[in-house]
Parts: sequence; structure tokens; C-alpha cells
Amino acid sequence: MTDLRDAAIRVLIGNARGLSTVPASRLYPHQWSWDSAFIALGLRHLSPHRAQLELEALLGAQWADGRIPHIVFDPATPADAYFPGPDFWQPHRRHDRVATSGIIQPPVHALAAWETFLADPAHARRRSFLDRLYPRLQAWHRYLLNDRDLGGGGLAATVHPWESGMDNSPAWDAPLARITPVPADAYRRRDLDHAGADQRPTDDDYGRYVRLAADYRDRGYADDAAAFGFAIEDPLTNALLAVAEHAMAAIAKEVDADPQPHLERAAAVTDALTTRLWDPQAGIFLARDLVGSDTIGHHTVAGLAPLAVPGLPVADRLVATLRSDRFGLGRVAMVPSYDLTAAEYSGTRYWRGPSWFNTSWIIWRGLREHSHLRDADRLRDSMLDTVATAGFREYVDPLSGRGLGADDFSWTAALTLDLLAEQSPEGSRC
Ligand code: 2M8
Repeated sequence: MTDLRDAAIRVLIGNARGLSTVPASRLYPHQWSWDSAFIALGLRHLSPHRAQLELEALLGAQWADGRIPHIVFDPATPADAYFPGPDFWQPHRRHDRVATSGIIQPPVHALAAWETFLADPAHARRRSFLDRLYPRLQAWHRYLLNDRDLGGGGLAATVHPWESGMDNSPAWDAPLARITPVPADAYRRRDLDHAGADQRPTDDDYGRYVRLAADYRDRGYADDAAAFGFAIEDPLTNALLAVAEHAMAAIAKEVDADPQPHLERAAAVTDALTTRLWDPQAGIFLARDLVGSDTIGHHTVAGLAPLAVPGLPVADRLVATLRSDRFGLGRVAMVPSYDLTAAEYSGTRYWRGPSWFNTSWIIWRGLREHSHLRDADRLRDSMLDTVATAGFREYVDPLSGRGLGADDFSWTAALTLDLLAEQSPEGSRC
């Protein structure tokens, strides 16, 4: 285990760029939003100070409307190292201090801030870490729950597959089919320089991602519900928002603010999740397509993520789904991103089946939250065994355990550190 810890530390040091960390040095050479939150959750075991700086660097790029951009571009990296780069997003329209993208990612940040604080409260207090972050995190959640409540049901909408974090999920196939792709010869994909085309999204889907991003940019990143060709209420984003509001209640107490509004918002999002996205027959949460006005019948790990929400009324039913042949808990490597029994399942293609460390970690937290401790320990062991065999890969094939995607992937290393540190359910929780 010491070897694994040392190896994880080496990955994080290798991927550090000044005050922030890139997800993978070649494929993703900038700072990504939810990656940095997971990275801070690992770094706090190594250097709480460095974990604070990671989050501060990201929040330093927050827009005036409260959104935290999904990429903060590293000025030292050539503009064409990743597509779409800073020139594509033209963020100077809304934000002129640092170059960023204009879309968002799931809100893991308040949880990461709270747990980073807990790693060394005295040091964090000396730096006024939470006093400075609290108003920014409040603005971020306000943006999500006001500007992004496009369906009017109390949930934040995701307006691009990249915002979901699970970009190539089969759940997005039908809503994306309505979008006309930008032709492949109109831009140059950089991801295929570093990853096999058989593991990445198809050119048609990439063209649709580019179309959606360009349309949003050309509308000045205005969140006008009627204008979006793609708008989804996703259970992963909203589960993380409920978890984040619980973390905000803990942060509020620490900074002498009122925790009550945060607890009320956490309860409201939890209610909205269960009334709008829960499928009792299938025993899983589904994404809701706001343009097509219906839930999307694909069973993905996003639909299991509400397990991490404290007080979720259907937690035991979700655990039964996790153990079923669809997700094979205890019988496959970590937690697959997609239903193992579905026709569209692929063990190798990005977000269409492979197991990822961050989503498996969310499920591990959920199992502990709802006192399924034996399942939680087995999942933790499976994650550590997988990483010990496959290395710190971006994702793995659930059935063979083969490592896939980028090598030396930061959140895999960071969350390995977290799993190694968190021996008991009484560890640092909000
Ligand atoms: C992947 O997404 C980026 C776009 O944001 C890409 O495919 O180029 C996803 O796995 C996402 O969840 C992750 O944050 C990002 C960087 O690791 O890569």
C-alpha cells in the first residue's frame, strides 16, 4: 500500500502545473473543474495547503454570473494543444481575467472545500480559506439553481454532454440525434492524437458537441430555456448538488453563517430528484430530456449517484440495482458506467460501459452514507486492486479489469489516496 501511495503521489506531482493540476498531461493539458475538486479531495491527504490552492485557482476563474467554467486554460500551454481551446470559447465576452470555457461541470466543489478544510482546520482558518470560498460557492449554487433551472422543477439543467462529465453516455444518443454535427473537416480534433478512436466519441458526436458549444457561445452564453437544443436534468449533477448543499451547511456553521437555507435547498433538490427522475420499476434514477419532455430510459451510473445523498428515501432499492446483473457490484471491477446487460454496452468506449474511478468513488461514499459497510469495503478493495494492477488509468474495462484511456490520470491517483486514508466510516464526513 505504501508503494501505491508513493506512485499516486508521483502522478499528482507530475501533473501539477503551478497552483493547479491537469487531469492528464497530453490528453487534457489544462485545469478541469470537477477533476480539480476530486484532485483536492486526494491532495488534502498530502498537503492541505496545496489542496486549498487547487480549489482557489479554479474559483479564481469563476464568472460574474457565478458559473465555474469547465476548463481554465493554462497560458503556458499552446492554444492548439486541446480542441476546443481558448480561441474557440471566446470567454472574453463574459470573463476577461483568465481564458476559460463557457460551460460547466458537476458541482463537487463545496464537498471538496469542506473536506479540504477538515484536513487541517487550523491552517485553513489562518488563511481564511472557507471565509473566502463560501461566497463564491454560494454564487455557484445560485447560478445552478436559478439560471439553470430550465425545467422549472427545482433541478439544475445540463446543456451540453461535456457538462454532464459523462460526455459519451448512451443516455445522450437520442437528444443528440436532433443536433446537426459541424462537419469533421471544419476543425481538428486533438483527442485522437493521444487516444484510440475506438475508445473515444465518434466524429459525428464530436461534431454535435462542437455545434452545441458554438451555438451557446454565439448566444453570449445566455441561459434562455427556449434556445437550447440540448437540455437535460441529470441525476449525477443534481445528486452532487444535494451533497454539496449539505457540505455548504457545514461550511456555513464554520463561517458563522446560517446553515438552514442550505439544508432546505438540499432537501428540496432531494425531493425534486425523487419526484422528477426516479423510476420505481427499474429501481434507478433517469435523466430527463427537457427538449423532448420525457425521461430517458438508459440505466447509467449517473442514476445510482443519488445514493451519496444523505437521507435519500430509496437508497436500499438503489443498492439492490447495484448488486443486480446490470451493475454487478462485487463481481466486476469497480462500478460500470453503463448497464452491463444493455445492447449499447461497450467495455472499452468512453462512458459507454467502462468503470471510472470518480463515479465509483461517489458510489463508495453512498454505500457508507447508507450504512452498507460491507459492500462499501468490498468496492474500496476492488478499486484499490484495480489500480494496483492496471495503474492510474483514466478508466478500465469492468469485465477484464484492463486499463484504458489516458495513463497517469490525476483523479484516479487522488482518489486512491483518499481510499487509502479513509479506513473507517467515521472518517471526515460532513
Ligand atoms: C472528459 O471530457 C473532456 C471534455 O470536457 C473530453 O472528452 O475532452 C470527461 O471524462 C470529463 O468528465 C473529464 O472532466 C474530462 C477531463 O478529465 O475529460
